[in-house]
Amino acid sequence: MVPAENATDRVQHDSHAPRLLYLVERAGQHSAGQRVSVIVPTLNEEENLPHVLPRIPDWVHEVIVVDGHSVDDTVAVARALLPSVRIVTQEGRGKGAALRTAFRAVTGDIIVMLDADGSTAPEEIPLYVAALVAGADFVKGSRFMQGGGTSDMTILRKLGNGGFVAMSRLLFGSKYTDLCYGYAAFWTRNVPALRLNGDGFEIETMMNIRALQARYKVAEVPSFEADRVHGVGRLRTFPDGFRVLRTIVREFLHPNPAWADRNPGADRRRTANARYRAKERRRGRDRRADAARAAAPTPAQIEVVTQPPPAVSFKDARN
Ligand SMILES: Nc1nc2c(ncn2[C@@H]2O[C@H](COP(=O)(O)OP(=O)(O)OP(=O)(O)O)[C@@H](O)[C@H]2O)c(=O)[nH]1
Ligand SMILES: [Mg+2]
Repeated sequence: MVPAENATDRVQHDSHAPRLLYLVERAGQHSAGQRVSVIVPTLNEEENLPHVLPRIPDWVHEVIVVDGHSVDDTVAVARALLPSVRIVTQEGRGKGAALRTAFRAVTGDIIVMLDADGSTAPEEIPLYVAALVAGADFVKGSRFMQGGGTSDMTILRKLGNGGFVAMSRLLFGSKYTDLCYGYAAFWTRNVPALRLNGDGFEIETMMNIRALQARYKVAEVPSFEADRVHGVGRLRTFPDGFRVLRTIVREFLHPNPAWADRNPGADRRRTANARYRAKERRRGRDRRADAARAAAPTPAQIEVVTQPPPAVSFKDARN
């Protein structure tokens, strides 16, 4: 790992992190005694790890590389770059499955997750940790708030992400400015309550929405996402975009029942519905009652039905 002063210099010169970040690092109050575990998911990232692991501040408690059965030398490179690194082999397939494996292996109080392809700057870690220590339950990076940015997203991905952000605002009342981004930090003790079950890239969306549902104090911090240094990304815009969309819809239709009481949106919806039904009942306009009334025969119809048939004379029948 690099000495803290060098890391600080890089913050000023190489990354787009704001001046606040520099001040946080200089202050030396990185984690207020909390142990920080950094999780880095890797899938064939041997060429990119040298751009990531050495930049992680040396005051972190542990660095966990959770590997998705890479076929290159990712694991050996990680060990060479950072002898203290903990290597965990993921269960299942996909980034979501990898992160969930790593969450179980964590021994620190705070988890920071970032990517291994060089697009997320480890120099921003203090900013995430500072927000947690200052009182947030969950901290997510945002590329679209003042001070953040990206050079890694195509127009199509920006549009997709923007649409998903809008959905999170409409459906869950969030004030998010970003949704599908892999840089986040949270308290280890809060992870079980999120009951994460996503396997792929939808995991970030799931975490961000469930943090809202759990009524966590969520803070966004500005973050800059650079281009991946080497190789091509694993994310496929349409299939993975569809997984994100499905996750949003599912979270809306089937929120965790344990959170129903803690979800003001659900409360409001439930109360508004109950009030509407009560009003309808009071005014005798309950739709089911109206329908039953409409289907019942009127007194006039009953009279017609019960009238005796007209008498037919023998002469008429013969004609
Ligand atoms: N362990 C593990 N890591 C993965 C898996 N898929 C992706 N990753 C890692 O997750 C991080 C983000 O994946 P990327 O492929 O860069 O996805 P992305 O940043 O959305 O896509 P690009 O912008 O194209 O780079 C990288 O560090 C990958 O190595 C996986 O199945 N298992
Ligand atoms: Mg990437």
